[in-house]
Amino acid sequence: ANADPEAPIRMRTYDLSAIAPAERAQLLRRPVLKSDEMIAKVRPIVEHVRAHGDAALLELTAKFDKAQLASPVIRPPFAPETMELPDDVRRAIDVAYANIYKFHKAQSAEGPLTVETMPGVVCSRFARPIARVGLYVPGGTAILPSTALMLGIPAQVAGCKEIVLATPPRPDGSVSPEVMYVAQLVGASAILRAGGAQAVAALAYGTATVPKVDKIFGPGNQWVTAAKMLVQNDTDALVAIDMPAGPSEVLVIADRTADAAFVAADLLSQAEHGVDSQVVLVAVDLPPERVAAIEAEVDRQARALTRVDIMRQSIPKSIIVRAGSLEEAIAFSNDYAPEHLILHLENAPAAVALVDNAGSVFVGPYSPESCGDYASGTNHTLPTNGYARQFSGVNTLSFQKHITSQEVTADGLKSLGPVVATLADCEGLDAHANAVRIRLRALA
Ligand code: HSO
Ligand code: ZN
Repeated sequence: ANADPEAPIRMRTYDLSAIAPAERAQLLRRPVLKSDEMIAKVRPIVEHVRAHGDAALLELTAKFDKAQLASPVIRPPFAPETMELPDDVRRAIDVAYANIYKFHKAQSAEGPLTVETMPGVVCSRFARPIARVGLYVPGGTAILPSTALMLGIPAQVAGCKEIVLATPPRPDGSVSPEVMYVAQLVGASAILRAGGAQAVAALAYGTATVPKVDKIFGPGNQWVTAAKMLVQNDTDALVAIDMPAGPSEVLVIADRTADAAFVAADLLSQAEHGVDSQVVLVAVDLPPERVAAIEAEVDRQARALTRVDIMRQSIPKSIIVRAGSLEEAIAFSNDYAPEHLILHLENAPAAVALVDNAGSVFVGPYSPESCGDYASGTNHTLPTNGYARQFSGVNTLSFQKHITSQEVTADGLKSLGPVVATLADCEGLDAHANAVRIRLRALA
């Protein structure tokens, strides 16, 4: 669109002390997702795959990915030549794997929870893996082995038995060696070479060769997102999804101590994801020349980056919000509920205590979002669109269910039974009351 190479690559600036509540509310909004329209568009694709299985999948993969496949699924052992990598890349993936594994393993170390609520009344809760999971790894312009790590590792740690990694194939039918290597590391039991709504449909309903899964994870374009929403609502599919997804976002809070070049680099690392990426800078009591220095860095750095054409579209949609105090800045951030929150503050660790809504927080000048995107250990599949108010990012627990259980002893029932019978009488459910009283009489 706006590709004038002379035009400055600039964000829009607002002053929180000068805007009306309605305008502030407008700044907190994301672009509207036309989910109804998209669901109508993906429905025929999903129905086609549901009705015709592998044949439909192969036909759609030939059409959209230009790949002619004999079968959509590859099973292990994966051929070594399909995952050959330069040593530095393999080592980098190994370090990322180790860190992400460590952090996600620690999340499941809680063990069963057991509480004696009354003498003889023992309640417990324990975790079990979701048996079959589908992990969607987007293809397209960028290959995303990092997403395969972020979804595959918690599935592996949780103990999921069937891990199906779905990704669109390249025109020659192959999957990138990076993604193949990660599939092998996380113990994928199948690779589905398909993308878009057709991959989601195959995972939700299964085909002759694609295992039906119980939960579908992962980011994707609007086709993938709409298909996930559609199958989630179909009781025949009986499938869950991780979370509603929208374009990726970052909100950076910066004060006078922030390094303008670091701040600009962080904003651009998000802006390069796509033309819809949401990038927000909240400037805490910054004099105009400091804001100008950050803007100049954004423009200067963007011009030197390969994805500058994407930034020419995402940066002008992005905003700088001037706040008078840290409290005002954090309040704005909590209302925005960003996917990623970066704190470039004199005392960034202290500010973390004030954060109520965010997918993941990056604390201090040496914690760029890139570290969390790839290799520090935290997950990069995070709630967007303001859903950080009520959703957590993908984590080990996302791949488990928690089952509760209870064991009541005879003495326990003598004390608890009358309480239950009274409440059952109250609700007029005498079969419930009877299930207790029949036992109390036997114990008398
Ligand atoms: N920032 C993206 C994740 C990602 N970055 C993958 C690089 N590769 C969404 O959180
Ligand atoms: Zn990223």
